[in-house]
Amino acid sequence: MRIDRVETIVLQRQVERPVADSLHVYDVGGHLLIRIYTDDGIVGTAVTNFGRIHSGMATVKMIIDNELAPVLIGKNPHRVRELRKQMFVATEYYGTLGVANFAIAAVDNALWDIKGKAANLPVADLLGARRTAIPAYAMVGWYFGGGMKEFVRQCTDAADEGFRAVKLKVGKDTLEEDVKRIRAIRSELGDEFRIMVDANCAFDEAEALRRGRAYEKLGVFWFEEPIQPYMRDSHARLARELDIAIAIGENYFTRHQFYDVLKAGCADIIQPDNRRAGGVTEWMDIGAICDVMGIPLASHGGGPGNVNVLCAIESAIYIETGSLKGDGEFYVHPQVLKDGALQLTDVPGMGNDVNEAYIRKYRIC
Ligand code: SMN
Ligand code: MG
Repeated sequence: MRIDRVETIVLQRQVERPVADSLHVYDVGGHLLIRIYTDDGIVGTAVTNFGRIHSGMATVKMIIDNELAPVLIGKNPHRVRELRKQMFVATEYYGTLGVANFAIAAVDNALWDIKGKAANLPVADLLGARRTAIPAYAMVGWYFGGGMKEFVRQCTDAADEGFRAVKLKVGKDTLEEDVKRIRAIRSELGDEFRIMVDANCAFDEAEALRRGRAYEKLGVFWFEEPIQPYMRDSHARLARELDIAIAIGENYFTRHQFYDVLKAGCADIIQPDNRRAGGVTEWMDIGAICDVMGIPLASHGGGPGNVNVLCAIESAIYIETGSLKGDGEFYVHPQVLKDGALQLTDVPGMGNDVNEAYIRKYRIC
């Protein structure tokens, strides 16, 4: 099998009602879709994005079109590690980390999709599935224009949808406000419901310690990204001082950064983002590091491809997702939530194929 052609498509969608975390507003959503065509008719698909896309996706598209596609064309798509090495060499003068890594990750995911489709197996099975479902939590507790009422409704809707855990944004306002938000959800959803909080790096170490102690008392399951990702010593001190689990990872690239962070004792739970960490291949390596070190792994980000990989990672405990209500519009094979967990299906490959109608509607280049 040989790679014939690489196609990249930017999909952009204005968010109807922007939401926010402690520091960012998510107003423009969208994806970069990559399709790798092979000479025997199999097409590997991957989708990638950042929280808000603006120019980010067009940059990744340019890297794939101009730097990675020439490396890939004519090659055997099954030799993923060999191709990864060549893609790193093609981009490393400017991109051992950063957007170049998003581009390599997208290609990696599309190559694994080809493998799965060629074998007529879900990628989880190719990787040697460890489980057939992964517990899911709903990232629905944003800061909404509609205030507290809307915030509570989004979380109760997630519970109605079948989720048993939700993540709430904290840190935009005072600690008192955070406490009010957490208590409101606890009183609506009960003690059995799991609540995680995410500060998106808003605090310094002292403030993170103060807030972490309060979240701890409220029975929050994890405290995500309390401080900036490069503050390794501060993370290690926080992880030691606080009983609540410190969860970080969405801002790290490659197994090398994950190894450094874990070795330094920065995290109780690690959260690689497949799109940033480096795709299936890198994620499996990160999973092996976590397994050896006894660190639970939860994904940053969701989607059927992530279900496949998490079902194969020994130390995986959670997949992140938004509400699944829009899934059928986007994915050809919508995800299935049962007993609070996303189910591995028998769709061959990564399961990331996007509906043509969606592509026609939102394509901008
Ligand atoms: C997050 C960041 C960027 C986009 C979406 C969501 C967030 C999370 O930090 O953990 O879900
Ligand atoms: Mg986060």
